[in-house]
Amino acid sequence: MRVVATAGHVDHGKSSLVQALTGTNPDRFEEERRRGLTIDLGFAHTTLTNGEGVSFIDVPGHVRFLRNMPAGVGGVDACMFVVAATEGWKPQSEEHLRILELVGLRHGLVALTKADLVDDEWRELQEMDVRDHLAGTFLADAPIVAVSATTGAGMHDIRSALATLVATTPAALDRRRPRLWIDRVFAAKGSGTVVTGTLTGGSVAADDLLHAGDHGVRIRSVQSHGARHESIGPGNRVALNLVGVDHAELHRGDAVVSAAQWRPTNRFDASLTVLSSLDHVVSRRGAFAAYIGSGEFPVRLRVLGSQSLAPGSAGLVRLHLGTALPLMPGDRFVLRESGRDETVGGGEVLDVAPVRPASKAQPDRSVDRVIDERSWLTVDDLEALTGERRTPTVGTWVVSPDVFAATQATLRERIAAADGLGLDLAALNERERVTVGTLEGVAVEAGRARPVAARDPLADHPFLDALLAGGVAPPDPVGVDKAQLRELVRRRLIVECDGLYFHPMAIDAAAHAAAQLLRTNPEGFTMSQLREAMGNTRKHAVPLATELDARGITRRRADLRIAGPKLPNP
Ligand SMILES: Nc1nc2c(ncn2[C@@H]2O[C@H](COP(=O)(O)OP(=O)(O)OP(=O)(O)O)[C@@H](O)[C@H]2O)c(=O)[nH]1
Ligand SMILES: [Mg+2]
Repeated sequence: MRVVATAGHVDHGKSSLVQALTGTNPDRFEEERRRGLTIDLGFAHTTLTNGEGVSFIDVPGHVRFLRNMPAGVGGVDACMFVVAATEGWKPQSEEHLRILELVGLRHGLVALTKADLVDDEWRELQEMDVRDHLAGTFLADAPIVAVSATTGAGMHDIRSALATLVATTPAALDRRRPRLWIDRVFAAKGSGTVVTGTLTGGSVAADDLLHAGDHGVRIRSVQSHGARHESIGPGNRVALNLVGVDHAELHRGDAVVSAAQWRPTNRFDASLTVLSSLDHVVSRRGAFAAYIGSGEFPVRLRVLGSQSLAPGSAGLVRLHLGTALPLMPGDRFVLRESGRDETVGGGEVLDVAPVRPASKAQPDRSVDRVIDERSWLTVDDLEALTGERRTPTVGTWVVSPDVFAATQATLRERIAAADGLGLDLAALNERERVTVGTLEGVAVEAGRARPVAARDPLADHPFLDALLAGGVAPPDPVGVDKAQLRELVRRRLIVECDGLYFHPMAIDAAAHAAAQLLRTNPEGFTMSQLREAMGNTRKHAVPLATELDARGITRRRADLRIAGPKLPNP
């Protein structure tokens, strides 16, 4: 299924052509039919001879309803650009073409309508004139098909041109991040709120929990052109029946997205190309509206790096929105000046959550820039901000390479400077802790990191194993060589307290027991309480308590031990 928008001057036969192609009159409202004038977007669909479905979004051509036009062309794949052979190129032919370019459309065909009302010579003249106006635009090489909705002449040609267009227009991307810009909201009898729009970015399915505007909703059912679907992919016209929101609470321009995947933003940096037809510069002065997705949003504008942008030039801007929108880099927008009611230009969203102040911002589409400006961010946040999912640098983090190298270097220094016990991981923050695991030549054992190179042959001494097994009640060093014993202590592989020897893990265990006791006895604990908690005797409990005091883990006050400055969390 492809979505094709019409475009072109008022009365040039857009709606008539859509009706001739689909059998559906896209002018939905009584007033439109009575006046023979499209006011709001219209919708119709057909199946081409090659079996491919095409949805049309029919836009109004009258300049007074121009603001409804950008809402119709956001998110579509291709356009059917209409010029009446009778009148030829007109002002909204020009303005619509500019807007199609600004929203980034790259594919389309041209229908030279009302061919029945002109002779061949005139038609050929108009065709050449249209070709001249298209030069240098994305429609420069598009087919121009003469057609009459009234007599049916050329209808076969336009159908086959559509089939070619559809076949050569790339399918909508599936990034597994669905977004539906709402273009219609209504209350369906008996089934609550229904919204319609062109689905992009990913699939949606019944029972999905999403956000519509800022309301949490559940999809009750999914339809496309009257047929029910369990789920539906990007590039389709979709109607969603929503539970959890009243139809009066939603409007055209609201988006339906998964809240976990998007970070709606009030402020974004973008490129801006100013139309060369403008007769004044663009600066922060003026009342602007940005057309984004299917909506029109008042914006404040600040030109980055200079005061103003001249007609025909391109630059960078920061836009401030009144409401937060789920945007991503690459989204296109059209900028209009509300006061003068003129199209100023348009551009591409570059940064949906700028970090730097406007005076220093240099936005571009680079994902690496986003990472550098934030140093550390989770893969989920990165995807929400840029649409790109990266392999994490470490843990769930994507880290700027410089910052990561610096973090590693600092940790290496701290580990090298730590005593023989190694660097206590409990003293590190989460980012540092995951980074320790990436350091070559560093071993993490029992919650401590130390250089592998520091592992000396004595580390395999059997007495160490015996001490470890003994815990807080270790065996005496019977039969252990006195010199080796001194060396084990000197290298801090074992700890001597009051003539007894302990494995470093036993000190940790004693510290842990003390921390536990102080949680229930904040005023302090006695030696016998400690002994009971550790399950050993005075022989070992007393020297361990002395060692805890010496390390500042506990402090002695009369017969009690109270918390010291280095007490670990229990
Ligand atoms: N003779 C003839 N008349 C046509 C043809 N196409 C459209 N018309 C007439 O032209 C008038 C305008 O047609 P629409 O289809 O409403 O034009 P439109 O471009 O949709 O107009 P807006 O939506 O208001 O911009 C109507 O009276 C149509 O009957 C055609 O191929 N031949
Ligand atoms: Mg119309």
